[in-house]
Amino acid sequence: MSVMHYSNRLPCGSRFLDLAHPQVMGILNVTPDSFSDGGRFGRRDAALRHAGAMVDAGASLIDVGGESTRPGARAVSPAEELERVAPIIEAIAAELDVIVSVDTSTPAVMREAARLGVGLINDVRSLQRDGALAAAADSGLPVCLMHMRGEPTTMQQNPQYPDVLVEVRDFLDERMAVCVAAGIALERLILDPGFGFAKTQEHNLRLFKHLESLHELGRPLLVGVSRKSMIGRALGREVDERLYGSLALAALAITKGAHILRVHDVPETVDVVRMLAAVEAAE
Ligand code: 8Y4
Repeated sequence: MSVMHYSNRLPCGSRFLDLAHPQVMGILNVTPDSFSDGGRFGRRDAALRHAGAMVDAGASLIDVGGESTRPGARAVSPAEELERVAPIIEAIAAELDVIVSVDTSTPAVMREAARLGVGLINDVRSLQRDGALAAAADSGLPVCLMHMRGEPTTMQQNPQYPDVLVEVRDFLDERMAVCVAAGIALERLILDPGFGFAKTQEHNLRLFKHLESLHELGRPLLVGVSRKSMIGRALGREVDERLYGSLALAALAITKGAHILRVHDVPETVDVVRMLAAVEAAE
């Protein structure tokens, strides 16, 4: 019997995401520190060019985010966040053949992004902000729920769990139930263990080793480890030296059944996906 309890074609607005094969989500940060040169339109064009390159390289999703989750990052008002992401979402939706994902926890941004044509809501706070459940429910879009405890600014201050696997599983299970109660069908949910969010190095490594256990929740899995500190810590590498570590984890995540990889380095990751598919296609 098949262990796949979900449809392998996830409706994402006007497009479908094929979950029968691993998919690559390219990261597009639109915080002021990224694409900073060239003023407003220069920034939009640079972001669109980068998104276009990721699509040409094989990304089927582009994750557009305007709020930095970096520890110590300044809080951003909904208006400011919208001002950052809306022009970029609009441009990508108009110009590129790709599913746009919006990385936001802000209900007003979810609503406007849905109007502008995004196909997926990616919320690192799993719709816990006031009004987020209703905004996501009304959008009709799929939602990625991610495990995190606390807020990005404080989450790394001594996170402790009796068992991180149980913690993540229970958290996601509860958020799934809350979503269903709010009118978001189970079939619209994607799950993510939230690597690097409120976790020690040991938590991250154990979670990765046992990634398969999250398939018990019965929904597709998204994994985001690209260039993260867990690679830096394991290898003793700075952020610009983490490509090979990221690719090793990409291959391992796919082997463990991950459906979507959220990455910075799209061409390199797509080669990993294709190489594994070539082996998989053999007799
Ligand atoms: C270097 C590279 C240092 C990356 C830090 C980072 C995830 C996510 C982020 C994730 C989902 C990040 C928005 C953090 N991570 N969304 N977002 N899953 N669904 N840090 O793992 O990339 S931002």
